[in-house]
Amino acid sequence: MIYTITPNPAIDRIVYLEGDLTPEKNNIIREKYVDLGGKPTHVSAILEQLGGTPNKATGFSGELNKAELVSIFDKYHMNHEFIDIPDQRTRESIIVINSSGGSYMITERGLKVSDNDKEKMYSYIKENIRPDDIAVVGKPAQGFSVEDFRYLIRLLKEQNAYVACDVAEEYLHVAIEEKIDFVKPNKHEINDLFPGDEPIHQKFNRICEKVPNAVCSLGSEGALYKVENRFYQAVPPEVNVQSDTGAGDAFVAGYIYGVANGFDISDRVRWGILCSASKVQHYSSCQINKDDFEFIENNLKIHEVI
Ligand code: TA6
Repeated sequence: MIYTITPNPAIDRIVYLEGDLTPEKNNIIREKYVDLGGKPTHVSAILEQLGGTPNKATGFSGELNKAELVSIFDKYHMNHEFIDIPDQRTRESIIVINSSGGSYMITERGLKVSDNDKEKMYSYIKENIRPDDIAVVGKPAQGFSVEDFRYLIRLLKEQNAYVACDVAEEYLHVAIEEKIDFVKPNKHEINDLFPGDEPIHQKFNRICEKVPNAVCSLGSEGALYKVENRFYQAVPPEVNVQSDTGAGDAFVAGYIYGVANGFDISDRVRWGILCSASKVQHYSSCQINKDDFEFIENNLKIHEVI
């Protein structure tokens, strides 16, 4: 079973403008969408769209607007079991997209969890997650210290689960230190971890020494990965981009689909690219269409990085 653990989910309010966002002007909305946010929730939503891969979405949710969050889960037919935080709301992310391209993401800090709330999550993990399950963990909510996050990772490893993290900053550093099974930093996050002007694949290699199946996401330039001491870059074809919000999360979903189906790292990366290159062609945060896959697959380019 795959468990996506989103300690701080979001409800995305995605706004497409008639023009480009301009200060001191009434910026007219052309279209608007509501979708999931907070990364691991996207993995569950996309696994449901792929079909055939049982998964459960869990984490914390605000009691006050739980009905709206559940209505979006239901749109994706997601199997979910969240721990409610009384008297709080699941945060909102506002994503504003210019008609000429480019977007702005404005996100609330979100849930504040107590020690009692954290204990409920730890108990949930101990009672439900079994050896060989896959756990995909997102950025902690307020009230989760870095060391609480380290404890959560270690708890999942004690359950002998496959642990994947879609996190950044100090949480990414902990995930790498704890040698989890999968992380997907982007180029900027790697440069933050390892400042300096050495080539990105050499910096990336320092992560691979602790997390062998790590992937470096490169946006529209695809993904960098390592197989038997050689580095490869998988590059998707150019597609008609509606919104790149959630593209990295979609990559994680495709990669995890590959892990669950026993694919090797090259095929896991391929599935990650299929899902992320499909996602950007759609308006909301975690929508894909399998009809997009044939063109992407037929035009995917893979080359060795020297
Ligand atoms: O990666 C896309 C996304 O999950 C959006 O859906 C939006 O919810 C935002 O990122 C949340 O980012 P955060 O890092 O705060 O969890």
